[in-house]
Amino acid sequence: MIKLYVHPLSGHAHRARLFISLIGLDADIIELDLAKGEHKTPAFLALNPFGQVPVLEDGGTVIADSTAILVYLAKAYAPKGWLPEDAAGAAGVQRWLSVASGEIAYGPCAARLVTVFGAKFDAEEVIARAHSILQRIDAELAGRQWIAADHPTIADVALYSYIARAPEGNVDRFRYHNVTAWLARIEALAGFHPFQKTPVGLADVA
Ligand SMILES: N[C@@H](CCC(=O)N[C@@H](CS)C(=O)NCC(=O)O)C(=O)O
Repeated sequence: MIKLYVHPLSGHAHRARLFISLIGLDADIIELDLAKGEHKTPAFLALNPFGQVPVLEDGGTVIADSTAILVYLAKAYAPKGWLPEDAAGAAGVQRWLSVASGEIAYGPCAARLVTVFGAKFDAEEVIARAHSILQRIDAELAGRQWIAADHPTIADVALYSYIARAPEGNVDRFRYHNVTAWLARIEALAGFHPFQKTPVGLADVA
């Protein structure tokens, strides 16, 4: 059976877990205790020398990195459409996978790391970065339902987790109405799997 190594409060791990659930794949979800350093053991470092979750193991195939896992699962197991095969369609999805690994990681993800895990980032700076990318995504979603196509793709899955839980990092995302509607569309998909909430940051008013 496929194994997915996660931490329940990791948005990177949640992306992979959410997609597994959306495509109805059977998987063994293995929670690592990051506080105890279970992601830095020799056995785990052999799977991912970066010592990070998520990691997917499918027989002899090991895939580290959340967006790489989404690509693998889309190609290996998902119904067509989650990762378009035509050149422009695939690039359109990659454009947003890059945002998930870039602006989202350094914005809303980093802001949440400050409040949930006590990371030593400049809160004001990372919150400002979060607003800047949320504004762009809100504008992008004006008049469209999904971020990269006229149907859901792995780009929507990759962006979801840290945007949904951005308030935990004191990022008021509620002013971005297109984003709010898009989050609700993802949450309404069959097989949706929620990202565990923590009590920190702004109250979840959505
Ligand atoms: N680019 C990686 C980032 C993964 C990542 O940052 N994972 C965090 C949890 S959210 C982690 O395992 N951090 C522990 C560490 O770096 O020591 C991905 O997309 O999967």
